[in-house]
Amino acid sequence: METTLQPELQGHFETAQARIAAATSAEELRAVDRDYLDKGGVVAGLLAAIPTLPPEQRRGAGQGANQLKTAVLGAIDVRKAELEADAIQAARSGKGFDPTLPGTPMRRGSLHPVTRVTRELEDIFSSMGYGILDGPEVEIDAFNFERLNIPSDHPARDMHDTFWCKVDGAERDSDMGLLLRTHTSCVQVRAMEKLKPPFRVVVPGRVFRQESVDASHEHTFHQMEGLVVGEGLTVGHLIGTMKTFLREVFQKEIEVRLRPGYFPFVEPGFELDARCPFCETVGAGCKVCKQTSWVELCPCGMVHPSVLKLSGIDPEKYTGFAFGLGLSRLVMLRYEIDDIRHLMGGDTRFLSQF
Ligand code: FA5
Repeated sequence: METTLQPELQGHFETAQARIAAATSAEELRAVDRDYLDKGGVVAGLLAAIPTLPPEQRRGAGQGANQLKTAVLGAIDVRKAELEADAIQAARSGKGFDPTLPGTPMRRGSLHPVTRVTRELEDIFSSMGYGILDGPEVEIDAFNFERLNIPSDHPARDMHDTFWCKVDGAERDSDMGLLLRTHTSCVQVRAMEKLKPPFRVVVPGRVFRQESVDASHEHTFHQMEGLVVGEGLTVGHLIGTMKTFLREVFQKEIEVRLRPGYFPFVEPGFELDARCPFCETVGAGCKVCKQTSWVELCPCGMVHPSVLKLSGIDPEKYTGFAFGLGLSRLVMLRYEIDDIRHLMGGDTRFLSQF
């Protein structure tokens, strides 16, 4: 251990340090503590001698004694921690057990940032009168595609590079129509099957795509679907809802823009983008928005009449709007995470920050 001790105290410290390094028990360390730091110990002796020194030496002598005290205490603490770690190691490997030593410290867990934001959004949407729905991650082709106006020959299928499930007896994986859902929109169909209009629901969940992974694309990520069906709903209701929930999430106005977007199950369809908060801090070269200053956040639109009809809802009477929030991207914005791969990477150094 390095010290800045006055030269005349170095000898005391070296002697103490040799005893400390050789100590193999807490009792031996306590003995060093007693000999150096207790009443009648070396440090107390140095302090007691101060009044006998010439006045100009007293201050320095007091500082020296305190430095020696700190150095000996520090060395004792370090050795104590080493002995405790050795004992824990020995106990784990079954060699000996010292009941006087502290137990293995428990590490406190915390909620995953995706769980945190999901719960927060659920609270926001619940307060707006939405129900929370769930759906299976292994889905049938009919719900993931067909009933959303995406038949098997539709080019929109290329937008979702699908993980098909292997089913015994099928020639190709896709033949049995079982897949890992590529979006939460499939739960729109389940909702329309299950609920009678008017209704409003959100569906948080994990989705899967065969993506080339980069800072903003994962193969496994989270979305939150929203679906509202009722009489007289318009694009105005959709935009109002989007603005309200973003304000609630960020506790301030977030600049957004709507672009036309194509999704076979909505008409008209939009892409809602949020202003990238990273560019301000990162400057040029921002990886999240790829220097566009906008983050693609939430495609949305009015439910296509054919989709309502396929689920037995009269499109003459009812209209609806839907949105597919990129939940993982929202988590990144919320916690200023610059790489989506941290979210599912399972690195506890990252997760323990939340
Ligand atoms: C859809 O998945 C549509 N189901 C969304 C929708 C719902 C449209 C309702 C209209 C009405 P898209 O493929 O664009 O659309 O994905 C939606 C959002 O998920 C994207 O805006 C983006 O934020 C996020 N996302 C898409 N791919 C990835 C990925 N590989 N990694 C992380 N997030 C992704």
